[in-house]
Amino acid sequence: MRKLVEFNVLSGEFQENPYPTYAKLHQEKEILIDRRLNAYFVGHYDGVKQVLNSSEFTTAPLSKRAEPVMGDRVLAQMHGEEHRIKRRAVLSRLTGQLFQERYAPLITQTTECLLEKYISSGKIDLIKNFGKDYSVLVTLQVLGLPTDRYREIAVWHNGITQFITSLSMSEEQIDFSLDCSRRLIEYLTPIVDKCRNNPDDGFISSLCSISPGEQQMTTPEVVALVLNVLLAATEPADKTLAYLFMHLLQNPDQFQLVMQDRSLLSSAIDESLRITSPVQLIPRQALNDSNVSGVDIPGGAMVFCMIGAANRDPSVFDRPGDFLIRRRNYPGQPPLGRKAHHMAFGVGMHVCVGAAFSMRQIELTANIILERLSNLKLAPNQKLQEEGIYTRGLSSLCLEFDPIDYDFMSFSNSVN
Ligand code: 2IO
Repeated sequence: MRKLVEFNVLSGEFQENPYPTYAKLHQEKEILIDRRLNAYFVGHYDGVKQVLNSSEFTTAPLSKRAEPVMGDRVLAQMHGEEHRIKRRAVLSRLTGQLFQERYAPLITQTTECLLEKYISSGKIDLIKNFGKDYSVLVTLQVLGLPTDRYREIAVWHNGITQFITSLSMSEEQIDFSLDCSRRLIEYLTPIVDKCRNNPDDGFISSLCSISPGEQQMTTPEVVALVLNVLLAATEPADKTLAYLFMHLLQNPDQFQLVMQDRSLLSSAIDESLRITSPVQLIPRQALNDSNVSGVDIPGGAMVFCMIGAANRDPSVFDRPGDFLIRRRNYPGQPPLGRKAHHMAFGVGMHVCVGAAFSMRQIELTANIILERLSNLKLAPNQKLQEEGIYTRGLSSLCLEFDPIDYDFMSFSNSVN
């Protein structure tokens, strides 16, 4: 049995640091309600799992949160045959084989190219100097889109994401987001048309070729699907990467484990996703009057699944605030907690379609960073700040490492 407790999701205190609120809701067995928004906030693992696995809680909020800026419905709004076919079409472009053959070289090249400028300085801000460009550039290349206008696209992406993830917006902000959406849709539309009329072997052409209904999708439908992938792949990527390095560098013993056995890197990414989930909230709407862990929820109410809280539920994960990459597998020791996976990618029928792909992407990039930047450390005296309550990430992460002198390298190469 849980009790319902008043909550202000927009309070500065919560925005600054949501983790004490999460700890309290676990300890006191609470479900939160923000009456200003008529929204319930469920943060315990079993409650979130129940909501996301139940057809009693729909993705209807996305028709207001996402559709106005996406131009049409996203995958999470679909069900049945249409959902199955479109989801499969996206998934078929994100396979391990395509990753190895096509995307890995692009990701490697992008990562190395972005690092290059900083190699000789011994310093890099993993968000501001690297992650922001990295996340957009990789996504554009995976989608087979040109990269020449990536800076504008990054701005449009931000405007659109603001709309989807804000819990309160001014008129000006709304106008800005809608403007970003118009521009990005205008940019993508002729590209989608071209892929339909002159198909190549890329992502967009393959989306154009499927027939989820009787016939192929309309251009706005494809554009919305492309936007869906563009946003979902870009927004969490730099956040995930920076959090991973933050945790590794703050926990030298765990860092050492990874350096000794690189196959542990994917467990480190999972642990980082658990402890600092880049998507902290998933919105749903109660279809009928229902009940979650003893709390009545009226039909029509908004229900936010607090992913970031559920992933720190002490009834599932022992020592939930500790970054322990072998928590489910310490040789000779019982696992730390129930045999349960984190829910950073969601669960249920709308579980992230890019989960496996993004794990590979982050693993590849993190491996290159670990190879290229030796003696990696957090820059001293930086106050680590996080922003966002829907998607959340570090505003900056300054790293230091041993600089490499390029003149010396080219000299030694020319001698050989
Ligand atoms: C794009 C918050 C970027 C998704 C969204 C309208 C649908 C869906 C998510 C994640 C991350 C985004 N929702 N991915 O929470 O595709």
